[in-house]
Amino acid sequence: MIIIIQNGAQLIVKALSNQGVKVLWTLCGDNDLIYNYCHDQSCAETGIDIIDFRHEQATGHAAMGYYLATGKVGVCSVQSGPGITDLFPSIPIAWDASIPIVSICTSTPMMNFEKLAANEIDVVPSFRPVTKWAGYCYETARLPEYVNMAFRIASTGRPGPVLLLVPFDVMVKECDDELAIVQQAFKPVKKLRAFHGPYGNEKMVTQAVDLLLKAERPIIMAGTGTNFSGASKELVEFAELAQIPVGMWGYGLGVIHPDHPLYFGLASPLDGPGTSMLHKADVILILGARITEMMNFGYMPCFNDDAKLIQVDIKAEEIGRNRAIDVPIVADVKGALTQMIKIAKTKINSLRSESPWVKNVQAEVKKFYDRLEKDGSNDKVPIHPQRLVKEIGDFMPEDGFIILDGGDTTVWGLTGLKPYFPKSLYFSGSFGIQHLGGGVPIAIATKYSHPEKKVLVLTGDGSFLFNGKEIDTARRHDLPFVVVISNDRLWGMVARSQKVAHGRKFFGVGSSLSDETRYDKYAEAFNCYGELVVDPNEIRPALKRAFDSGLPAIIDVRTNPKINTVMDYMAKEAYNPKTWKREVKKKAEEVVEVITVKK
Ligand SMILES: Cc1ncc(C[n+]2csc(CCOP(=O)(O)OP(=O)(O)O)c2C)c(N)n1
Ligand SMILES: [Mg+2]
Repeated sequence: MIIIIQNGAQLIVKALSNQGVKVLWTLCGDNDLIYNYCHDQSCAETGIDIIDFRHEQATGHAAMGYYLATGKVGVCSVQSGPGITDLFPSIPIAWDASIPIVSICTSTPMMNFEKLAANEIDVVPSFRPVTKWAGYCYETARLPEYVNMAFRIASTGRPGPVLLLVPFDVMVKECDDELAIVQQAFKPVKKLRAFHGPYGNEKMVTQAVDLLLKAERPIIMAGTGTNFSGASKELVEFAELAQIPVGMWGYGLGVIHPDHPLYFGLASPLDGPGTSMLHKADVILILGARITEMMNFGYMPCFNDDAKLIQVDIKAEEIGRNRAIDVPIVADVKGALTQMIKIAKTKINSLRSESPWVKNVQAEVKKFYDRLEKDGSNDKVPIHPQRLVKEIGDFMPEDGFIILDGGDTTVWGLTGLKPYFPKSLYFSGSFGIQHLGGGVPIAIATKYSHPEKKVLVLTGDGSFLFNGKEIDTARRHDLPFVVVISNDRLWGMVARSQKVAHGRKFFGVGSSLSDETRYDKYAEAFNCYGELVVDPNEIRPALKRAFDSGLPAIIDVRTNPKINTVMDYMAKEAYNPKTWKREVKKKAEEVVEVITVKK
């Protein structure tokens, strides 16, 4: 009998390959032993690409971006101690956004634990609150089993990040891979974890359908779970059957085409049809979205206090958080929608016609896009941010990808850009934790996954420099995309909120950036393409030149620092002690009033 001896790193790569991993988002250190086997056919038959970054934080963002772009678990790897503490900033966003990522990192050798060994930092306690699992594998022969466990935990139920630490001695130790414990871990991946979520309770689903069909002003809020469960087709089918407008939330963007007559845009009171219509709905079907502060914890001006709520979520604990739910359904969104379609078909005898409510929604959607068109045609210098957004929207093809990053820049992009398909428009956060700086690494993973498509990052100037240096990574790995910086020379959302909340003289205190900074020249320093744009009519030609350059490119667009978004007005409320009292209705009226003033 041939006994093959393999070290821990080989077993890790073999297990990753068995899980279907094709790329490692990484920065080197004592994890480099893993790299050696990524192209070794005995470990990874088709090979695993190594995309190496300039800061560990970016590896986590890229792993997130890879999931968004492909639906496959992203894998990052960084070295022990400081490598992992540098990785940390990206992990809570994946946690908040329910994005499965597996981080396989090294640690001090076990035999040196607690001896002040080089790079010894006990990272597990700080990762535990923001991961589904974080811990060590102490035994070389069990590494494949632990890799499988990491994928199983990250990708099933409500997805999220996992941190697997491999002590250096466990990684270099050799073991006989004919051992049963090793062999058992290499079953086909379909047998190692579940790929389908559960259906909902039949009684609850029937109740939900009855409620929705009887409603006068129903709305569907299609959240992250709708997108991640791949339920776009079922969603549209059910919405058409029952004639219910569909609003989107979080990473639910793109689950319904913007030209569809039931398209509602963002299901948020931020701006758009949501501002005037969402709180008028009498029955709301929440699909895979958590009820967060961004929804005003489930009350006005998001949902009417008298509205009936149906919540579908894969995680039972989520249902009923912050607001009582009339019909709770624990299920995978795709599964629940499949059931709803079946039940609705038994109850609807003839095609339902468009209700006055649907017509009302359509009129509001049109009104909103007419307003955007008007703001977007503004010719003034400095450039109106809405003009920039409109130029991007008009330039990008429907099959392109846009990633948003920044404060007000993200708000402009979310309200003004149309998502044409699931995961075509996403951002560095999920309506929960809005972490600045993920844009460029997410774009790297997107371009890697869709090399033939146009990828664009629209970012604030402040946010860009968190990870802007990763254009070096994009250049080295020949992954060209265009970064458009809305350069208002400010940490704008903060600066403008300071003015709205506290008065003109506080505008930009501690939140100003330099007029002299030239991001186009920064691009050139990395051997990439750069342009400065001050004239709105130059945006479109600059975009064309940037994409045609075939290089990672930065367009530094000088935008007007004085234009507020609704978020700047809402920030005022955060300082208003009244809002901390339990006067939900009163607060709602104030917020609605602020939005009216803005218009
Ligand atoms: C990592 C991180 N640091 C700080 C903040 C707080 N913050 C929210 S918006 C914002 C300003 C962003 O400025 P910029 O990227 O230039 O976008 P703009 O608002 O100017 O469009 C800041 C600092 C945050 N959300 N995330
Ligand atoms: Mg800015």
